[in-house]
Amino acid sequence: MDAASMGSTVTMLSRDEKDACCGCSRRCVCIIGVILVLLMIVAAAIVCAVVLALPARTPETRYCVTSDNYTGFLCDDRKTCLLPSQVCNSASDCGNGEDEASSLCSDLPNNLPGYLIFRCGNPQFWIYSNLKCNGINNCGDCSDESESLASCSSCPSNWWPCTPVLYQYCSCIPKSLCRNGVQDCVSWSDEYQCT
Ligand SMILES: [Ca+2]
Ligand SMILES: [Ca+2]
Ligand SMILES: [Ca+2]
Repeated sequence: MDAASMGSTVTMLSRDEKDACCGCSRRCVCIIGVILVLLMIVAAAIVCAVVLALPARTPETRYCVTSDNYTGFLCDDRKTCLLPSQVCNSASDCGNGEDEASSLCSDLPNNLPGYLIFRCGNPQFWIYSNLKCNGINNCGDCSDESESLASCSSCPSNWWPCTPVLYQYCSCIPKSLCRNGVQDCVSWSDEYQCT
């Protein structure tokens, strides 16, 4: 082999090596890229699994106000505000059932936040706070409808003020009982004056 052909061989080998090297680099880049994408997918899946597996964080306070303007119980989702009477009523109303947790309901009403309950005139009895000033005699002694204990200022809307005949009311009757042919007020005002 003369020097010229030797040089040609060296040049050809160098070109082959260069091609081989470039081909390998492209493959390497492709493989590394695929591995990176796979790693990112796995990492994203792990993050999603961890986030979904984490229990919802308990709100620092359960105090909230319902759409009807009652003081209520805030669920773990920090959006749902339950009426007090929906707590410990044996129905799961929060997404995780935290309104029925034994830590709240095992010793009623002592483990309930004070803003969810109303102590009646007889302290042995209690009602949920959304039941005071609703016109109905929930305590049995009308203390939940009184101005002195429950700070009830007037009859609920669509109620008629009078001394009711029926024990279930206190100082008002539902206007649906007006002029129905039945005496519901001691004074008969439900049949002769109610408008
Ligand atoms: Ca409930
Ligand atoms: Ca009541
Ligand atoms: Ca009547």
